[in-house]
Amino acid sequence: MKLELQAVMESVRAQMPEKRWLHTIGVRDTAIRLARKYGADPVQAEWAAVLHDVAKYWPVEKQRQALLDAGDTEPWLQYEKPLWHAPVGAIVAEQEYQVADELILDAIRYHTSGRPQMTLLDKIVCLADYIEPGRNFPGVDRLRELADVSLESALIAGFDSTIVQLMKQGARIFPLTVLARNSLLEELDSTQQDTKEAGRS
Ligand code: DGI
Ligand code: FE
Ligand code: FE
Repeated sequence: MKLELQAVMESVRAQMPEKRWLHTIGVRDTAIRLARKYGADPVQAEWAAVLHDVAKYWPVEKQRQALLDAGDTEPWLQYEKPLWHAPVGAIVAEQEYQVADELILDAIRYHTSGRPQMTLLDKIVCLADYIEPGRNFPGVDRLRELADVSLESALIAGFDSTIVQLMKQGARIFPLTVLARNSLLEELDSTQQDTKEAGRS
């Protein structure tokens, strides 16, 4: 039988410190708001948001094992551990919480890294994770303003800030993040091209 969201929320909450739960609620509220604004399904947004960080506090060895068991083809394990909780969250959502909707599972799986051709739901969950009310990093208010105008522009600015941060630390950049950013830039370019052409005719 499909689990009720309320039961899932209680179970997720029990697996994390209160601070992370408050973050999760912030992501949920923000994702629902963005879904309404941009025409995605608020119910899918809510499920993805509630589960997005479910594996964040799992011991890394358990995360590694879950990825190995699932046979995920992305090279997560060759990159830094803070990335792993995202695909592990998708595995947990499917296996422990009976989420079968691939849109929801993908939005969880790619919420940290992004990916090329992100779905509307991917974009909403990833951006909500950056701008939920509890977040406080340099530039977050600009991201919040951009989020009211363009999901793509806001996400590009979000990935820019992550990439700059990683570069300052001398850390590696996960390839999907670079591909996600390129793909969003291409989407913006083609929208601008369409607008120009519409203006000419
Ligand atoms: O789980 P949250 O804290 O809510 O946020 P998140 O899922 O965006 O995870 C952020 C962490 O992931 C942060 O420690 C930076 C790290 N990260 C994100 N993209 C990359 C990355 N680390 C590496 N090495 N490469 C990336 O491309
Ligand atoms: Fe996360
Ligand atoms: Fe998060």
